[in-house]
Amino acid sequence: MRSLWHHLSLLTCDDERRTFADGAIVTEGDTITWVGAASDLPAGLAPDRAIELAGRWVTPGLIDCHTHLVFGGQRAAEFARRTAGTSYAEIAREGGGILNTVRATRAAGIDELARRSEPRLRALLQEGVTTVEIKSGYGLDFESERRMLLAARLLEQRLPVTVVTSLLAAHATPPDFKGREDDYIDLVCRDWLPRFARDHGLVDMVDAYCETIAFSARQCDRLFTAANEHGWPVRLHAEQISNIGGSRMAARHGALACDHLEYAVEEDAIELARAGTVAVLLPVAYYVLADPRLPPVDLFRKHGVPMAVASDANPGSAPGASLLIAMNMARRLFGMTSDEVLDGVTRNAARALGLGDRHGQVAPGFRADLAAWSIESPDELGYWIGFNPCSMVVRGGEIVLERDA
Ligand code: DI6
Ligand code: FE
Repeated sequence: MRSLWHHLSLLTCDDERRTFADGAIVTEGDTITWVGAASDLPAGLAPDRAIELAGRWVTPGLIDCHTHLVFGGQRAAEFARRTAGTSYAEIAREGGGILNTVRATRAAGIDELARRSEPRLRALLQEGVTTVEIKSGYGLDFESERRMLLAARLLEQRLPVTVVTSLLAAHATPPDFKGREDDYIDLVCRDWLPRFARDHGLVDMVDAYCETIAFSARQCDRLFTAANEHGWPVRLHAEQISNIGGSRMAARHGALACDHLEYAVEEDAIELARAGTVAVLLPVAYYVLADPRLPPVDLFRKHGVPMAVASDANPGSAPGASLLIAMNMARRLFGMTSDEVLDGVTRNAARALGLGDRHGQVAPGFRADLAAWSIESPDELGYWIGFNPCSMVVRGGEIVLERDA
């Protein structure tokens, strides 16, 4: 089916960052075939249908490239302790934090995990998100990690969103491996990875948490070597609360993304730029943890590290599920420009997921994933807080959501 989308203002997020005040888009099935000014539309186009957008702004469907959306329970009591002064790291060392969510997640079946996570994913969809990354990491045993990933795949069947999965088995040390982190990493490398490799399509990439309170750069290095042997791309949570060399190690592996990076230094930025690794910035976690240190956005700019912005939706450091709020915080707290943030939730976010040649741009050959907004200027994206101006979501050339805005 050939569709003409017209009477719209267009922000393409393409390589030339083109905008069109009176733009038009042509799609064939799930793919964009033509983009430009309405006055330049090819003659004799003969679309099967024409969709009139009443002057709304259209952007690529947004991409939330870092979430822990599937989990059991909640951690409101820990939030209360943290606001009263106890640190995230202290609670983690006591066996709370991530391990708290592990207990609730292990107790839930696939259906329950999907059912509890679905409203969070729907909240993102309503904000124009058409692609979302979802990590495991609250199971920490083979079957529980697998249940989380199966729940993520189930969500993809229930809602019109593309889900990219990351195996985050190296998120925390499971209680029965306390003090034997190397043995746990060995188990994941030697036993779990080959088993997940046989589970075709369940795992899209491999992630790890490289921190003083989690795994060392050496341990993550071993995991990445094993992941690469199975052909999985890798990405890393690094330099969030300390710098232990994670991002440089990840860059050596050609990681798609390094995430958080508050404690990254210039040498890290240079290595990330050289490897083409995307710096994924997570301002909601920075805000909730009241981090004392800002990620070095200036250094990423200086060395040309592509930047993305994500929600980090998780029950500990980023409760909730709003990419629009993350965008606002990236501008207000990190000083990112409106253009940087828009690239960060479209083209650069796609790149962080290894989807940069098909997702995140309104350009010929790209997937027809679009969001339409009742706004006067794209500057309003990442400006409103707690108000959502998204009024239509298009996925693969089909309208999947319409709402008043
Ligand atoms: N960094 C984060 O921000 C999340 N995981 C991670 O490695 C937080 C996970 C949690 O606290 O539950
Ligand atoms: Fe995270």
